[in-house]
Amino acid sequence: MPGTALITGVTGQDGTYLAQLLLSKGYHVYGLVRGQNNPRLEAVGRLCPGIEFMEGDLLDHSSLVAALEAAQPTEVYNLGAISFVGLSFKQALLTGEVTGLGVVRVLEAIRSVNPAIRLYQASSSEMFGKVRETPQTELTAFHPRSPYGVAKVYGHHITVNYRESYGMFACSGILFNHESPRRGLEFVTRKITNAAAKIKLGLQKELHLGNLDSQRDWGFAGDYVEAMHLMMLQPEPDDFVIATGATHSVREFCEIAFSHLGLNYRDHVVSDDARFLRPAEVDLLIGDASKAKRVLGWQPRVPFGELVTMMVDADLAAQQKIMRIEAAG
Ligand code: GDR
Repeated sequence: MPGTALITGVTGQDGTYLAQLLLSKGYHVYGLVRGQNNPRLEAVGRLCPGIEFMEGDLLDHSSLVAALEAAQPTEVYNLGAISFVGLSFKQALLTGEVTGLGVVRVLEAIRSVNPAIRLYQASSSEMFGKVRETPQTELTAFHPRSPYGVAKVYGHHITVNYRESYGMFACSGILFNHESPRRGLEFVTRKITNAAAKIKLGLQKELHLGNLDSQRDWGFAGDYVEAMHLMMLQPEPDDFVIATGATHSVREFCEIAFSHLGLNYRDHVVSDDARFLRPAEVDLLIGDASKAKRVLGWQPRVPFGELVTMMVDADLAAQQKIMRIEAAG
């Protein structure tokens, strides 16, 4: 029988895909929402009919306890974080507090309210950083390259530690980059697809990017939230790498996005813009998700090229809609 889920970070990309998935399976879904008058609430409510919002903050332990007591969830998905690597260099302490210590606050709240609640922790391929081996598996050593990556390593280890120390069902998904039309504009994929659409429509001329040679293993967020849920249905908690097993450069992403609109990225992209370079970079990520395939029966459905064109098409349609509204009004 479907249970009750509480999702932190529900206003982010993965939060909405996961809420939709769980609602479609008959779950009662609560979204934990931070701050006063959160501007994303209306959009999340529209995308996820039936979701209930609850106040709470990963910085505030007692708010987490109160949310768990009120919602009585069977499953908690901790997706809340400062998730933009670039920002984590500028706000390293806050990143440690939210992305790192936020995890132990959730674990402690679960332990005191009801230790039978299952926890999914959103771990990240950024933990591999300066990679020790390729492809990366659940056994690859971590070498994070950003305050974000360091905080995620803490979150991962504390999740494993609570599982081992207290027998809690705390599992961790080591997710590689996953994108969609709902991705925030600060991340490179959406920044590219949004700019390509605007350039096509004559609304923008150039796109300033940082390192075009970075390589990432990019999948579709809708596929990845299914893996989160499958981990929670296992008899025992465990850790799983979730990835496509293919890697592509930022340059390749640009090529496909622009050429889908009949454009050449070389005519528009300005690279090595210092504002978008990082003090330390993760050059290459490529994940081996064979354990997830074997144990969870999970595999990604949307291939790279389709992901890029899906995002470009969505941005083009969104920009055209804005233009029609502006023309009418
Ligand atoms: P990442 O995603 O850091 O991998 O973390 P992001 O899209 O920000 O960067 C990917 C790569 O592109 C390079 N890059 C640029 N990045 C941004 N944002 N803007 C630019 O202009 C630009 N130019 C080049 C970056 O240097 C980097 O190498 C994402 C986040 O979602 C994390 O929260 C998550 O844990 C990991 O993916 C898996």
